[in-house]
Amino acid sequence: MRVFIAGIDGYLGWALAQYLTEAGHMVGGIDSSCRRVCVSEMDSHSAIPIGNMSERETDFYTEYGFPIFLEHGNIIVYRALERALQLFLPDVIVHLAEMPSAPYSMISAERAAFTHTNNLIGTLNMLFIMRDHFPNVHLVKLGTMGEYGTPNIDIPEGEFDLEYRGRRTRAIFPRKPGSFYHATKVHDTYNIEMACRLWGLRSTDIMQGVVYGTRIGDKPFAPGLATRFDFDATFGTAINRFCAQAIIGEPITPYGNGHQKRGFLPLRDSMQCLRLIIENPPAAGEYRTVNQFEDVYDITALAEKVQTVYGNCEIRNLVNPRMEEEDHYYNPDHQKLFDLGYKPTVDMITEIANMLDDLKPHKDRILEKKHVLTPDVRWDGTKKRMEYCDEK
Ligand code: USQ
Repeated sequence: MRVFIAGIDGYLGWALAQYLTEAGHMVGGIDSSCRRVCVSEMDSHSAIPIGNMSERETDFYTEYGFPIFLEHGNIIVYRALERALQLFLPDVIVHLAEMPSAPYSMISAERAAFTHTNNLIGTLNMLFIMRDHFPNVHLVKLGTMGEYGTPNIDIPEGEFDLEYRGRRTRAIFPRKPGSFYHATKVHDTYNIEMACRLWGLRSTDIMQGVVYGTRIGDKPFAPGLATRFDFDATFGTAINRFCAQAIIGEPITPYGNGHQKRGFLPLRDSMQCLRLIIENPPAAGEYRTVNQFEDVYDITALAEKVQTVYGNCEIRNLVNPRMEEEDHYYNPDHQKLFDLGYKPTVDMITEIANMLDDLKPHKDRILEKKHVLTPDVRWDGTKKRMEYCDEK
């Protein structure tokens, strides 16, 4: 298939470009460098060094022996996206081109507005261009498990049967996002569902959990082709940050009491799931939701896994900069991907060991940016570095 990846230069995008190429698909994409710009705005960088987009293009050619279609452009500019899609002529569009950080969206009104503008307009442009030029193409859109929040009941995969005053209907399960970033994904959900209903488009909206890891197979990426790895408090995510902290001898930091629960999956499984979704499209007019994660974990249990694998490191809880439940029920369904053939590939301990191996050579790059490990974006609007719980 011809797979167009919007957001091809990001953590998932660049990994997916290679995973799908190796699976025999023809891949191309567009990226505005949003992630690179936002991470450097936070005074951070990828722990694993990565080339710029043209270096990536060259290294891709060296590895695979044919060029990759890489467009530097912003999908919030309608003509830029339309032009790239018309040049590439995709069978499938994977839309990853959104600002992905909850803390970034909570910094200020300006950053929240940027997150909304970037995420919502990009998706709207995508939907209108598909309506007018590519009505049969399958849109694979990255949402988030964070759309649902942590309700005190089971979470279905997207829709559920609702009964009210004796009448029944099928409805989108209530959303309760916890940041302005997560809220953009909720708005996208309604826009995409409506576009499928009104215009007959087909889409898979992926409610993905937290992804961790440095690999898409058993071995590290080929030279020059590694995907980025963020560890700072704004763009780094839980297990990735814990590994980076362990490597430089900093305490691993569950927030608050550390008993928040989330769905997690390794990068290579995220790739496997995306491939299964791409190769098994929904029918015309169908809006399909999948919950994409391997299993649910407690944050402290994850910190302990990193501690077990690394050995000599401390776990020290930080005061939670976020407003989120720390003791809660959490039981989301995640059957649809297993029905499509998803087989979790590695156990978490093996994957954490791989990550630590891949990160160790770059210890100096993490040390250089040690100051960005501690969060200072608080959900209450104050901006002060968080203290450890035992210092309070
Ligand atoms: N957490 C810690 N310590 C840390 C970092 C995070 O305890 O050092 C906790 C957070 O408080 C939160 C949980 O770990 O309860 C997950 O936080 P995260 O930063 O790993 O992930 P999150 O902000 O939820 O966002 C990430 C991605 C986002 C994606 C989402 C999936 O950045 O793009 O949508 O994971 S989910 O979490 O399922 O909504």
